[in-house]
Amino acid sequence: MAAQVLPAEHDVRRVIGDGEGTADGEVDGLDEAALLALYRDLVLLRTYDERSVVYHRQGRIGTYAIFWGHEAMQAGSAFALADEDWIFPSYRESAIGLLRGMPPEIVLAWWRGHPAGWWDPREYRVASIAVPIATHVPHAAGYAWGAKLKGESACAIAYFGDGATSEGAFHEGANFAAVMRAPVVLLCNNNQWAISTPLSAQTRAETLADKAVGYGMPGIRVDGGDVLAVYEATAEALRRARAGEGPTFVEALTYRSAPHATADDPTAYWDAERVEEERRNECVGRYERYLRRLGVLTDAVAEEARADALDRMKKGITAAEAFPPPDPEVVFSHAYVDPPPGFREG
Ligand SMILES: Cc1ncc(C[n+]2csc(CCOP(=O)(O)OP(=O)(O)O)c2C)c(N)n1
Ligand SMILES: [Mg+2]
Repeated sequence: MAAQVLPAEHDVRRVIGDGEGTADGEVDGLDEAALLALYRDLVLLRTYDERSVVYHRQGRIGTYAIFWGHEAMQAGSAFALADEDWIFPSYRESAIGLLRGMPPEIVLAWWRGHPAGWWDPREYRVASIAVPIATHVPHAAGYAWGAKLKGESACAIAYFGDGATSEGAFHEGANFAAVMRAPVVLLCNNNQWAISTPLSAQTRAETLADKAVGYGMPGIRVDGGDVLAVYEATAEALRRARAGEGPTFVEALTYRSAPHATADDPTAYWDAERVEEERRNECVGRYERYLRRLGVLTDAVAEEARADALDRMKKGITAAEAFPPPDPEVVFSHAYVDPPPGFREG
């Protein structure tokens, strides 16, 4: 029997109001402690990102993929996961392991090209960071299908961008997940750009969520700057997945308001006015104002969260720089069973 699938939603879900004409909503199941824990996650990611740009400029890490403005998509969705669920990040979510207790030095080591940055995925239920676009979507689908076959309740979430939806690996992963009813959430960060390629050059579909219909899975659209809306959409997708109803495609909308990475100059292509608007309405401040309207967040708690995140980063970069220089041999030992003879010379 064919799956019963509703057409993808074109309405963009929001929970957080603007403090003026648009009223705040609320989300089931999040008490004050949870709301504040989510705030700390956002602050940790924001601090990680801002410090990483500084460390890059100081020559302490290599090229870095900035995720400023993407924190709500990452923290909101990760907050909905159970501990047993597996995360499959792209380079844009490089620091998402921090939300699972991974020390910052591990991720900083990754950006330094140091082998200490390759953690054991089983330790944090976080797969290695995927740099090739969309290749981890089939991994996430396969993991989720495997968990289902073993009778486990674990789900997977794969993070990827708007550009990734044009890749063959995205198609294969999404189709496979739907056919196998794999318990996976496909979370698309639609930041409107694939480096300098705009969304309009990526697809003729009216929305990316529309693609879900073709795979026979629901598609949800959500404001990617609204951490509570992202949380709620992901929680709903996970409920479906755990109930045996298969994958969900979540399109989280934003507009990238930082360079693609430290090696990019976006002033050559982006819409400067739109960027200003996005920055004024950026996700951490938006949530902070929401919590203050609720009377949940005090200055003292906000300052403490920032100081704690900063302290973790300072210790993290010191620890990352203290890893002993790697043995050059590892480059070859992990690539070849029998190194070509030329590699032995010199
Ligand atoms: C298979 C593959 N092709 C090309 C690239 C080069 N590349 C790096 S980032 C990027 C843009 C990806 O854009 P999107 O999927 O929207 O993700 P975003 O960076 O915006 O989060 C491209 C094409 C790559 N890493 N992998
Ligand atoms: Mg993009």
